[in-house]
Amino acid sequence: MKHSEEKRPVHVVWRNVILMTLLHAVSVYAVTQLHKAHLATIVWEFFYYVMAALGVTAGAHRLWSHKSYKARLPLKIFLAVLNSMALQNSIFDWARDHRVHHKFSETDADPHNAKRGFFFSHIGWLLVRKHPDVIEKGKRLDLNDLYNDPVVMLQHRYYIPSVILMCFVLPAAMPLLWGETLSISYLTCLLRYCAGLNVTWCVNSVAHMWGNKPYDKSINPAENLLVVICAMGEGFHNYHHVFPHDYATSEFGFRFNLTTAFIDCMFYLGLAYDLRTVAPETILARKKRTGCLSD
Ligand code: ST9
Ligand code: ZN
Ligand code: ZN
Repeated sequence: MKHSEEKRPVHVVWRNVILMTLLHAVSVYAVTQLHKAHLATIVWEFFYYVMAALGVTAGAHRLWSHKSYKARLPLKIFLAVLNSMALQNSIFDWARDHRVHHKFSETDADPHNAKRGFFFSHIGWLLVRKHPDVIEKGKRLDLNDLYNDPVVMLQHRYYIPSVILMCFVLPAAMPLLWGETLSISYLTCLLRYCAGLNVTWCVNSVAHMWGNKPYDKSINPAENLLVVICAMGEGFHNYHHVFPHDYATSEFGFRFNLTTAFIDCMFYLGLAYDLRTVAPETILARKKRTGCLSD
């Protein structure tokens, strides 16, 4: 992978470096203490991981960034609450950065430009000030749908109290009910948060570097099965960058795609509607024209 021509000095945000280092150090320690945890605590944190992930995948990503389906108010509120469990910035900030990522992929205006290397696209972009192009080009995006969505704006406004409660207090308090110690409760909570972050970041790093490119061989995003599984269907990244408005993020429906299965369930319950897909003949034509098996 070619690194970009970026020669501008980076402005390190030491507060983030210290917090992320502490989080990762505590998470490594938490792994060594896992054998002391009740099985119920591990099951609970795993369940919480999946719920928080849906707040990002089905919520911030497929609903609010890409408008790939529509959701009724109760589902929107549910997804916004799940999103606060994940602490990945408010839905508004997440969706704005993600739209810039798609529109200016792998340029200086891409917040996690993978041409600046694995470390930058994985975590480094959260440890330094943004490239001015990200902010300048981001300000030109049409974000009216986000501004006009009361659920998005409410979550943005009360983001800090909502994440304190949903990401750190509730998940760590629940295991105390079945006799877990406070220290193990807290360690497993932080480990779950750290794992969720790293899996999400793998979409920006791993899935922008390694995998097949059946839909467009000229771009870096790739289909990566490991990321597909860990990120609940978000690793079909070559397909996703070619057809970002498909609610399923792949041509395989809900296969290997827990997020798509979740949206399908919401559709059958009447809570999700106007699910956007791509016609199979369009996909096939694109594969023949630009995919890795095209000539
Ligand atoms: C995290 C996010 O981890 C992860 C996102 C990953 C995305 C993945 C994509 C793949 C999709 C698939 C999903 C898979 C999910 C799987 C789940 C499995 C579990 N446009 O930001 P500032 C403005 S977060 C326009 O401070 P700095 C902004 O409004 C982790 N404008 O920039 C502000 O204006 P004003 C936890 C923009 O100072 C001004 O610019 N969170 C844009 O350079 C300054 O904004 C953290 O670690 C834009 N795009 O600081 C916090 N962006 O002043 C990290 C900004 O008027 N963030 N503006 O309000 C920070 O600390 C800082 O943002 C910074 C940059 C240090 C990184
Ligand atoms: Zn991408
Ligand atoms: Zn996307």
